[in-house]
Amino acid sequence: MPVSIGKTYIYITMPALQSYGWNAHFLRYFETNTTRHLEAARVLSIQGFIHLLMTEAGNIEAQLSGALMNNREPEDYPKVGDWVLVKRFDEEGIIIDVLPRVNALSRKAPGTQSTRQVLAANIDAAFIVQGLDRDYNLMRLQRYLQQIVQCHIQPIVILNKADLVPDPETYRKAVEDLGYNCPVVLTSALQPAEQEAWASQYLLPRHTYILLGSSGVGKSKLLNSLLGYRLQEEGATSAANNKGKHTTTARHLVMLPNGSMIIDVPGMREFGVTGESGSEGVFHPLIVELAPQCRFGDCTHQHEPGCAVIAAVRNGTLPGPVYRSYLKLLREQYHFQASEADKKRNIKQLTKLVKQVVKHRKNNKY
Ligand SMILES: Nc1nc2c(ncn2[C@@H]2O[C@H](COP(=O)(O)OP(=O)(O)OP(=O)(O)O)[C@@H](O)[C@H]2O)c(=O)[nH]1
Ligand SMILES: [Mg+2]
Ligand SMILES: [Zn+2]
Repeated sequence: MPVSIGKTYIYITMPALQSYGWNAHFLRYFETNTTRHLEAARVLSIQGFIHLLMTEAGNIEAQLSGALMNNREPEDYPKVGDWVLVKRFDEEGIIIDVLPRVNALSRKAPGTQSTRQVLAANIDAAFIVQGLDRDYNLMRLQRYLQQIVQCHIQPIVILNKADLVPDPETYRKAVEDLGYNCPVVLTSALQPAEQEAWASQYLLPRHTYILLGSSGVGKSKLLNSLLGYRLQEEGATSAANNKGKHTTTARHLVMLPNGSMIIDVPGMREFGVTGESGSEGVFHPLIVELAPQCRFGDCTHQHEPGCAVIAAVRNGTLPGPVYRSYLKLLREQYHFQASEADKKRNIKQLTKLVKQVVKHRKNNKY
């Protein structure tokens, strides 16, 4: 609870927030703001302008301050999982600032050339859920893996609907053979008892997880099964095509009985790579290991002589499908970054032009 000394609030302990993942990283930034009478809170869900927040004293609803909206790019607005500073008026609040993120899960926004969309923030691990019916797709899986790792988040693959195929283990083996060294869980959300095994291994108290995947793969069913009750609506998959039709419509962060938190996300048709800054191009454990042996330090492993990665594809140590998806993702990432750079250049030129017009108008007094 906050203790007031004069006009300064000192937060000795904040047990409720700590159970939501509050830690020294956020405290460090928060302490510089204690004189502003602001409270720390975590964003649990966003519906239009309304942000549902968890504060030390319970849930409140809050809106963004005008300054925050005007001075930030939309990708820096608070997202589910963010820690924010809020000015409280009884049961409502105004969000004044967003505390620096530990990480942010982003993707290329669907259908556009170069817009980055932040899906959620401060995530410990992301579950990539694929259904073993029609949804299973190794290229798409690798696109998720790349982007998640580049956002500095641990990926875990969940192959769901194991009850719908005759030999589910072959699917798990195919994923493991890609060599990404990430856990692969094979399950059926229809069997709640099965969820306990992987949940006790991967879901830790005070840690935040996110469920990603196409619509209808069973994300909400898995979450409800972990919760032991029906919180999220589950869709009816149409028998004709086994595809879901967007049952979950907003992102929500919920606390599980063991104290871990999961964000359920509406199904995504596209999950494009962006190549986050500070990340090392496209990633695969074997490529990372081989790269130092390439003749050129900046080898892109596409055509260069003396490339250890190309040699590994030739001698069969690096699977061909992994290399082909590497090339595909590298190009996708390059296109995103080139078009993002173009956009920035255009904005810069536009700003310069506007300034010139303003100056011209001032000089000519019209
Ligand atoms: N046979 C089978 N059906 C499943 C399994 N998991 C989920 N389903 C069914 O698949 C349908 C879609 O499940 P949801 O949990 O709503 O899927 P979702 O991923 O949350 O979908 P969106 O919210 O649209 O993104 C529901 O009818 C579930 O009952 C499973 O393991 N086996
Ligand atoms: Mg859902
Ligand atoms: Zn190379």
